[in-house]
Amino acid sequence: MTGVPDAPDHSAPRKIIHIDMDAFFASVEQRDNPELRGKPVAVGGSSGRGVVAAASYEARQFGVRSAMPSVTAKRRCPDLVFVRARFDIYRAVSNQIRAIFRDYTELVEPLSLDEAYLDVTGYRKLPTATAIAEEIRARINDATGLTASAGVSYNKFIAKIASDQNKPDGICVVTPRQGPAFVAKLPVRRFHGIGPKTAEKMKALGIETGADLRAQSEEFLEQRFGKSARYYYRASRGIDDRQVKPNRIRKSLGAERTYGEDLHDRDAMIAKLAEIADVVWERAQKSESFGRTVTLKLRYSDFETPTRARSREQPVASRDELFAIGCDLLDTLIPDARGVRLLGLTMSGFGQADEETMVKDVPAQLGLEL
Ligand code: DCP
Ligand code: CA
Ligand code: CA
Repeated sequence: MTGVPDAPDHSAPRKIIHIDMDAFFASVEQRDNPELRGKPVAVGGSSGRGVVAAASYEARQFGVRSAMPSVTAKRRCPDLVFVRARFDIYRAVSNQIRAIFRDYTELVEPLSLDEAYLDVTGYRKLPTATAIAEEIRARINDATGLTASAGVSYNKFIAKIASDQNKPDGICVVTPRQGPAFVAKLPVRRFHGIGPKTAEKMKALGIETGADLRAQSEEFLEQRFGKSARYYYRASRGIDDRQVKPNRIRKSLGAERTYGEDLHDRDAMIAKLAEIADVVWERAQKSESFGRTVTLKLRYSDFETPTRARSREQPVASRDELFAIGCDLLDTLIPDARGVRLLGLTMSGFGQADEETMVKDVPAQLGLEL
């Protein structure tokens, strides 16, 4: 009405949503194989040293949990069905849900394949963050056939705990007014960053809940917990000012190795290149960054250091493809009378060029409820 554009208002309450998929890997497997539905399913290796990556809700009733040795899981649940992880499929689902998130805000901070924080303070087409979260959950279900749970609150700390509160297929809204009481009731081990060890230490001090934590002075906490004290002090009061930070798109990702003795024959170089490809691919998987360009770097014994690059239409899809391109590029630089003292592989060319711009501050929306 006034025609004055909204300015970012950093004192206005924020609207933060945390979305987390339910029993993610296991649910994907049950979706894609109807025979697994309704059954206790573990994703992971069933062999001697395997561990459970994900357990279906049916399996959890038997006490099967993520990171549990598969042997233990089988003992707890003899009918447990093990299936292999299919990361390509999980990544594809992850991309689908992230695309949905970006329809609501640029301020999306993924924490892993199946979860993200969203700051939806500036979104105007729906009246509340709760309505946004419900719409997102419905769209995820339409697009993927899977369920997600949501936490809606005024900061990251509470939104993340809230998304766990009514799992699976649930939503939990914690308003600024409710925040302190919500935190007071929580066992401290539910606080992000308080692991079993710290929880034990707190228990020995008589601190079991958010309320117990809040009753301590900052000095007391500092003496016992050092640098974490300030976080505990603030979190126990429901305060957390951390911003939702969209992950910066990385420009390149690689690894290189220098060898104590110069390499002379091709087989030896190929073997070394295979090791480097393993490292680069593992890093790519960890950061979910798959580039379209592969660059090989090589240093001859006289320190001349040429590079050779090749780009494709699509991002490199596998470790073997990365390695194969590396080998092709190597063959453009050898044989050579000089020995080779360093080899390196780099991937670059991630995402679309227009994605690589920085996200601006989104204006705050005043006066609307969570
Ligand atoms: N994961 C893994 N190893 C772990 C924990 C998790 O490989 N130690 C994988 C498998 C999970 C996915 O990450 O499906 C997501 O992890 P979550 O902690 O979010 O657990 P889930 O989605 O399986 O279950 P929940 O419904 O409790 O979120
Ligand atoms: Ca999950
Ligand atoms: Ca998760």
